[in-house]
Amino acid sequence: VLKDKPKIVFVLGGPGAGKGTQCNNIVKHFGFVHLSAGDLLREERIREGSQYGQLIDDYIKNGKIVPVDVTCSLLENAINLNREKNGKNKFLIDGFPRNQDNLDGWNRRMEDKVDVQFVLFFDCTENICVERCLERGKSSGRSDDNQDSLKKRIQTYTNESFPIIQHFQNLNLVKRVDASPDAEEVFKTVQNILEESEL
Ligand code: UP5
Ligand code: MG
Repeated sequence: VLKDKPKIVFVLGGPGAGKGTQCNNIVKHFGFVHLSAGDLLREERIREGSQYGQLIDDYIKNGKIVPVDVTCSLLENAINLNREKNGKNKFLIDGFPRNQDNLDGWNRRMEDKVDVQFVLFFDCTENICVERCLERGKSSGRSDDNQDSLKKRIQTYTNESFPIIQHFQNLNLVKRVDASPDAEEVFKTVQNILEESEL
């Protein structure tokens, strides 16, 4: 049984900034478990017997943020499962918390149970974000990789998610990464940050 609290790195940034891509790279080199809140919600949406399928579907298509209890439960279960079954204790939480409701709900439920280390912030322009998502949309099958949903996702990011990044910035927890170069270049910055953190 693990005695230490799980170590958490939040991974934030606009839609398509490259959070998932870089998390996969980090997993390969630094032994973290990658928990994408969006991926967990998309799995829950199609899980047989889920009572949240319709709700999640509606929120994702409209770029709205799912109520925190749903997302936080999925994250907490995934953390516990990885600790108990695999002895894993370092987690990248990708795409969460992305509004005040997320942050408040997380703090209520998780603050005492985990150690949040820092926030990796993937920063690039709105245009790059949209371009990457539309390009991916040609083959991703994601219901929100289209012009209509993207407009809403960007709006939600600007109005609700970016202020959360600023909140962490005020706590001096943000490590900013320029997410505009190619993925290999971005990973060099990420690698430096992770090596320095000695996690
Ligand atoms: N790509 C990646 N890096 C590149 C680079 N450096 N140069 C060129 N191309 C690059 O990358 C996106 C695309 O760009 C890929 O094709 C990639 O190859 C290429 P990816 O790594 O997938 O970027 P990521 O930031 O992960 O983009 P994603 O679309 O996953 O971000 P979102 O934050 O929009 O999506 P997420 O899955 O987190 O959330 C989706 C929705 O779920 C939300 O809008 C919301 O409705 C809901 N949600 C909640 O309600 N609550 C949550 O807590 C989380 C999600
Ligand atoms: Mg992603």
